[in-house]
Amino acid sequence: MSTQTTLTQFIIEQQRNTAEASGDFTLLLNDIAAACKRISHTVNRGAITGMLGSAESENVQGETQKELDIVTNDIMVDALNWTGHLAGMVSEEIDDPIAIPSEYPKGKYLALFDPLDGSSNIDVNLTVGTIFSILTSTEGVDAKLSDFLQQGTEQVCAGFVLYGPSTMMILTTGQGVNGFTLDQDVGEFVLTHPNMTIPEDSREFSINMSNQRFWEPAVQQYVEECIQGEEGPRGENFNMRWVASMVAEVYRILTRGGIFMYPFDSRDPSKPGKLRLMYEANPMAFIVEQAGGVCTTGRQRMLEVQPTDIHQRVPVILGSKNEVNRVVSYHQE
Ligand code: P6P
Repeated sequence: MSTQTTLTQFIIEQQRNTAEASGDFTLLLNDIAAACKRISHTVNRGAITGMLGSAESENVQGETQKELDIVTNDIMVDALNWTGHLAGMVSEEIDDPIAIPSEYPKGKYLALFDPLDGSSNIDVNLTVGTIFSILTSTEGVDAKLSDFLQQGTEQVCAGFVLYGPSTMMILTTGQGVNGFTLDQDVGEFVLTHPNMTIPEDSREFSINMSNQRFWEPAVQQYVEECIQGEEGPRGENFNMRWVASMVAEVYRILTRGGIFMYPFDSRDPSKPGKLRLMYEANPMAFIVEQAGGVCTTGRQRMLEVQPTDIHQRVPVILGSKNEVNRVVSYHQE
């Protein structure tokens, strides 16, 4: 008799604790999990099926799309558009909101996702992932673009799936953060990391140092102090990590603490940061806060940023509370 809690069992048990739960949300989460299992299989076989490499196209971000960016986007859309739980979707790979085809019923949820985050790593076989955020809308009515422009505090669920040495789903519905590992033998996500929490302190920072000349003084000061180590004002040595895959950085921070920064970048005023608010920063901010961490733009709590565009970019600083709050204090000086 298996003693491990499956994702399905976990969600249903949480649903029982939610008086008004109709079961729709439980079914939606199961549909997302099924899509991510399919993505895991597809990514794992990328080299075998010839799906690595560029798709010779660009997304709305002006970034060259990988073949797998498009394939995984289609897996998510095809897994969710018929279910009757959604009023619309937003994907990093598609310019406009994705409407639910008229032949399918519409539900009350909105799904926003980055189907393959870190895809620049896919050709070098490093960890990539899917990030998703769930909002609510008017039941049975096609969502308009403005229906998506909700602050991160309105999210009812956020999660990401890591396609790495193991496939894992990290999930929050506002009652803490839990990690599930895909048992490939039975095809079920099982609870392996209950109640994940981020240590308040850390001596490990993550940032792409090649952009240093474009950072604001506050970030320059924080990173310089880390590099000065025990000879500097922090009086301790720091370690650095940069995987270039946000899902991998956030998972590491959930397991041992740390601070991840993709800060304001002076290169292009129209792009205050690289990462996208609606389907990268906000879902990660919900998860990080639920795990006792902090996520900010440097000047504002991420979850309180008022969106103006479904693909807008923001500076992101997240992780161990005391380190992130130090960076915020440097922005205030
Ligand atoms: P850079 C991946 O493309 C991504 O969106 C995040 O997952 C990651 O943290 C960042 O960009 C990496 O950016 O400039 O180091 O390649």
